[in-house]
Order: sequence, then structure tokens, then C-alpha cells
Amino acid sequence: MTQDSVILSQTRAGVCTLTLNRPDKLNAANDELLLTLAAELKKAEADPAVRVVVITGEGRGFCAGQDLGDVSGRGMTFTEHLNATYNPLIRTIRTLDKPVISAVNGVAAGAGASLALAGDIRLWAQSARLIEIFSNIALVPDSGSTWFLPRLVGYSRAFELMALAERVDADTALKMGLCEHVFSDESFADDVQAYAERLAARPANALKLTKQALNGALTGTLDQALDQEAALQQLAGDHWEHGEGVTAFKEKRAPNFVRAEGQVLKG
Ligand code: T3D
Repeated sequence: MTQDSVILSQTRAGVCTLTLNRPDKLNAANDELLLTLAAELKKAEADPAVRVVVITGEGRGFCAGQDLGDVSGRGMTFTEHLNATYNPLIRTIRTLDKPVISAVNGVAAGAGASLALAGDIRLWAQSARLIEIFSNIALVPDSGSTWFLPRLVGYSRAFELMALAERVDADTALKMGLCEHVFSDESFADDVQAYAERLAARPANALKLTKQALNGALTGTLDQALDQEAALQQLAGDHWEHGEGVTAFKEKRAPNFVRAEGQVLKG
């Protein structure tokens, strides 16, 4: 991977940062970017050195959605294109067995807004903004926006944002629950790394199962959620992390959930 790659990847202290790298176009997505991002997420999932993944953008944009210069003559219907590119990417994020942070450094528009919403955690820079911009070009929100947004802000607010393509700034996003934290532009990358390292120190297996449980619960009934919790709790309880957590509690010390290569922990 070179500095020219459409996705830059860097891993530090258990945190893999994937940076969309088409800054001249506010990181608008072409097929190469979408397919490479999905492939890099899979690589990060398979890499034992990675405990948390961050998706962010190079330059002043996060992602301006579909590259509108890359649409004509692509030889695919909209449906075929979504099924070949955006949809597998969004599914990969939501099913990845590691936490994914959307680190929204700048404008997130169209499918870029969907990408901003898809993370398990959403951290925004003060100057970031989100625009469900699809209706400006008379398209329907896609790449998961119709699923994510009403669950966060309710049906009518979601419809209004989509119908009017209103810009949501960072303070409003925080109030609306579109992001968990807003950090200053100047220290954004450092603040995101520090936050991600906090997540990376948490029990990886338990977080994987928690993500699975929450995603299942969002679409199921209470009965299904209770059954799923009971099944996943067995997997968590049988894992060494659980033993370490209980032992640490009894020994009145902080648990060490990051198992060093070759180190055998109790439990
Ligand atoms: O399968 C399918 O194809 C369907 C899937 C659809 C998914 C979608 O995402 S549809 C929505 C597509 N995106 C848009 O419609 C957004 C278009 N961009 C904008 O409206 C504005 O750029 C922004 C509101 C996002 C930001 O405005 P501003 O004023 O901060 O920046 P700018 O000057 O408009 O953009 C800077 C440059 O990025 C500019 O290039 P230039 O003139 O300096 O050479 C602009 O053309 C380029 N750019 C921004 N967005 C896109 C883009 N180039 C190609 N595609 C873009 N989406």
C-alpha cells in the first residue's frame, strides 16, 4: 500500500486506521475505494494485532458519497451496483467481529453519511457535518441510511433530513444522537486514537459477542433477544477473558484483557 492508495492503512497500539484517500473529491467513493475498504476491513478482522478499526477521511472531507463522475457507462443497474459495492461494505462493518469507529473528520454526504452512521461508535470533529443529500439528485437514501437514521432520530426527523437534505452540524448531531463524542478539529486524530485505544484495552471476545447481540436485538423480538443473550453469555463465560475479569476483581487490580503473545493468563 502506497501514499497513492485510495485507502491508507496504519496499525498502532491495536488500532487499525483506514483512511479514505481521495481528498480532492472529498473522498467521494468510486468502486476501487469501496472494494478496497471492504477488503481492508476483512484484513483487519483477520489480523490478531488489530483490536479496533477506525474509518476516517483524508483532507477536509469524510466521504461525499458516490463519485458522480464515475457513474455513467459503468454497465450496471443501480441495484446491481449497490449489491456489488456499498451493501457488502456496510454488512462487513456491522458484522465485523471487532469494533468499528466512524471517525467523521469532515463532510459526510449521501452514501458517505451512511458510512458515517454505520460504525459501532461515531466520533465527529467539530467541523464535520452530515447531509442525507440523495434527494438533491432525486435518489433514495441507500447504503443503510434508511435503517440507521430512523433508529437514531425517529421516523419523522429522519424523513425531514432526507427530504430537505438538511445539513446537520456536530453540536446538533451530538444532541440528536448521531454521534457519541465531538472533538476539536485540531486534536481530532489524537483524540480518536486515544478513544480507540481505550476500546482496544477492553475484552475483545466479549465486545465481539456484545456487537452480535446488539445487532441481533435491533431486528428481533424480546424473546429472541433473551434467547440470544443466553447463548452468547455462554460463549463469553467460557472465554479466558471472563476468568481474568473475575480474578482481577477479587485481587483488587485492573484486568489485563490484552493477552501478550505466548502469555498464559489464569482462567
Ligand atoms: O450506485 C449508485 O451509484 C447509487 C449510490 C448513490 C450513493 C450516493 O452517495 S448519491 C449522493 C452522491 N453525492 C452527492 O450528491 C454529493 C455531491 N457533493 C456535494 O454536494 C458537495 O460537494 C458537498 C455538499 C458534499 C460539499 O460541498 P463543498 O462546498 O464543501 O465542496 P465542493 O466544492 O462541492 O467539493 C470539493 C470538490 O470535491 C469539488 O471538486 P473541484 O470542483 O474542486 O474539482 C467537487 O466537485 C468534488 N466532489 C464533491 N463531491 C463529489 C465530488 N466529486 C465527485 N463526486 C462527488 N460526490
